[in-house]
Amino acid sequence: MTKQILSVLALSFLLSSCGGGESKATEETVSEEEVVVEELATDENEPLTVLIEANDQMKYNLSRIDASAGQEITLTLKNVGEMPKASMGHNFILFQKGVDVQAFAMEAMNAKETDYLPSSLMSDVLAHTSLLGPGEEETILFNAPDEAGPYKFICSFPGHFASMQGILFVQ
Ligand SMILES: [Cu+2]
Repeated sequence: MTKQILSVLALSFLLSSCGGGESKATEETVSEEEVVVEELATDENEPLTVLIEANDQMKYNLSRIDASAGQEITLTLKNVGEMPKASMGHNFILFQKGVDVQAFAMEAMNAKETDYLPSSLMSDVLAHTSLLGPGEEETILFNAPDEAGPYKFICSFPGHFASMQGILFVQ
């Protein structure tokens, strides 16, 4: 008895999926996809604007940025905290692919006089802001690398690297 009912249900499903309405829906879906692809292609040539906020809880408000190869990026880092710069300053440092960011963060702790940017390791850096105090913001312009892949970014203020990091995905 149960088996019979299932067979009928299966048959009616097959019939309905062969109906004219179904193929019309498929056509509509395809044309929507074409529009989306076109929009993405246009966006790749336009500059990308990114706003990152850094706070007193040692957090960025985003941990992922997506860009296309070579895309022009206008990035603003804003320190939305209230604590003094000397105890809660923030920066944004974007690295070349494959850099040991933990080693960089360790070296940065000894570079207070250069706002935690160790001069011996600056060849690891693709782009960076300066160290910002409460309420300060800075905008930097750079191009996404031409090579696809993940590129890490961190705040190099002592002790912040573990909770203030993210990835720029280039494709
Ligand atoms: Cu920080």
